[in-house]
Parts: sequence; structure tokens; C-alpha cells
Amino acid sequence: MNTRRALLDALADGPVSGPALAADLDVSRAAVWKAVEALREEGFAVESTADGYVAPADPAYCAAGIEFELDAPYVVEYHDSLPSTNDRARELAAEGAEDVVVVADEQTGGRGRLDREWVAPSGGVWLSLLTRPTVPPARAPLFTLAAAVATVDACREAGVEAHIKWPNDVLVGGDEGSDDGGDADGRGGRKLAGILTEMEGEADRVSWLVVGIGINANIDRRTLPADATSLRAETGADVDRRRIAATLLERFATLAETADRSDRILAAWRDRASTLGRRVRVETPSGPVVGTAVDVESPGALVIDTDDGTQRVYAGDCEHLRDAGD
Ligand code: BT5
Repeated sequence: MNTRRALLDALADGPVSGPALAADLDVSRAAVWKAVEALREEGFAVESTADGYVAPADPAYCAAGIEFELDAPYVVEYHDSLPSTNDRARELAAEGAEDVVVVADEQTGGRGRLDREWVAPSGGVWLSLLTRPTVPPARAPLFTLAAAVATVDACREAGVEAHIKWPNDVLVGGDEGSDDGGDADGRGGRKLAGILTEMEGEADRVSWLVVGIGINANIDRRTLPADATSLRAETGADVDRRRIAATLLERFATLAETADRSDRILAAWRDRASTLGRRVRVETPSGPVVGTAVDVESPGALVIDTDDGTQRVYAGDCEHLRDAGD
């Protein structure tokens, strides 16, 4: 284990003295000092006290801050600004890396699906998780569902009642009541977060998978598209991005471990979805499908009861229609 990571782990248990850590790790005291200085330079403000080094009470949103006390097997790479965290993660994939999370405070060329633009100014949680799961490529959509579940949980922990619109939009309002007018245009609510999954696969297994997640955290609504919202706009106060990123990664890691079966991810997804039971219109590559969304099936297909029988859709943009009598 490297000194930086060992130092972060030790700090999580309370004060640690330089000499004790050096002895534990069998490295020089100078090496420990260098690791402390490197953390400070990253923005993780380690304090020196009479009892030894102490972690900051309120760690900053930086690589060490997110890794600190993180219960998930990922290394964090933090950037103040990147064109797109997905692009950086793909670069790392090409270099052979895995279990890395690329985080940026701001993206200048953020991407949505189908090369749409993703607006990503400073203050959001923009991150991409690079993993190499040992599953066949056909199962990859399960990871998008898992990411949507993790995103909803992180937003709810921050105090915002988010829900999922199939396949991967995380929205607020719209479906649970008509009092806020959020569903007026059928979009199903105000968009709070989005997910962009990219992968490379061989015939029988995924080679790499990049799950990009964007959550509008501390973002002024006026800088977002008209139908979008942010955690800050919903709660009226700044949210803790470090906590949000950590919850996201921990929830995702737990769910991803179960991707060889699909029941757990699907159950968690159904629990948080606003699409099931609704009249929907999905624009698919082969034309629109209109009917009532009745279920989601592995690895992420939406099951729709239509006038012409049951249909399954695997990709597309989904619109929630007003129910007759609404
Ligand atoms: C998505 O696409 O919702 C996927 C967004 C993924 C963004 C993350 S951020 C980290 C990682 N790095 C990247 O470069 N991307 C990922 P889609 O369903 O196609 O929605 C895109 C549409 O959402 C746009 O056409 C706009 O209408 C709208 N939009 C753009 N920026 C938005 C924002 N910040 N919040 C809400 N809606 C937005």
C-alpha cells in the first residue's frame, strides 16, 4: 500500500504520529512528512498537533477529501477543470487503469447521450468511474441502473426527494403531485442529474466500463437549461459535495458487486423509479412506442403495454404522458 493511502487510513482512526506511521509502514519519517505535505497541497488540510497528525474536521472537495473514510475500492483523480471526466476516464482505460474515479470541479466540454451538451460549471458533482467488471457486455446497462440508484440515494441524503425516469434521468417533482407544475411539459420533473455510460467490450466480457455521473449540486439554476434544477436550488443551501460523491461511490460499489445477478439492482431501481405505472412515449431508433410502462427487466429494458401488445424497449428518450383524466 502506498504511503499516501496508508496515511489517509491512519488519519481516519484519529491522531497518528509521524514516527509511529513510519515504523508501521517501514518507511522513513521523511517519506511520511512528504506524504503529509502532498495531502496538504491537494487541499486536504492535515493538522499537526501534540498527539500527531489530525485529519481536517471538514475535508475539502479534493481527491484525498473524497478518498478519506471512503468505503469503496476506488482511487480518486481530481481536476479543477477538464473538458469531460468521461474523456479523461477513457484515456485512463486505454492506459490500462481500473477502479479510478475522475472528478472535476468544472467541465468545459461535458457530454450527454448522443453527443448532446452537458452544462457543467464549477460547483457540480461531475465524475466518471472507470471499472472492469467481469460480466458480459450485454449486462453493462445494469451498471447504468445501479448508477441511477446511487445518484438518487446521494441526492436524498442531501435532502432532495429525487426519483428516476427511465432509463437514466434523475428528476425532482413532476410525478408525485401536480402542485408544483413540474410535469407540465411531460418531462416528468426537473432534471437534477444525468448519467452517461460508455464501454468497450469483447465478445464475452466487458473490457472497460466508464460510468459518468453529473449532479447539479451547488449550481445557480439560471446557468442551467430551463427545465433543470440543482440540489442548492431545491434545498436553499449549499450541499456537501464530498459527502455526495462518497455516498454515490459507496452505493454504486455495493450494487455493482451484485451485477452478476440482476435482481437486487432491479429491485432498488423499481423502488426509486417514477416511470413504472405511467403512460409513456419512448422515442426509439425504430420509432415511437406509446403505452403504459409496467416493469423494467434485466439488463435495463422497459416493458410497455401498448395497444398492440407488450413491447420491450432498450434505448431511447422517454416522455411521461399525462394519464387520461389528469
Ligand atoms: C445525460 O444525457 O443526462 C447524461 C449526462 C452525463 C453528464 C456526466 S458529468 C460527468 C461525465 N462527464 C461527461 O462529459 N458527461 C458525464 P442526456 O439524457 O442526453 O441529457 C442531455 C440533455 O440534458 C441536454 O440536451 C440538455 O437538454 C439537458 N442538460 C444539459 N446540461 C444539463 C444539466 N447540467 N442539468 C440538467 N439538464 C441538462
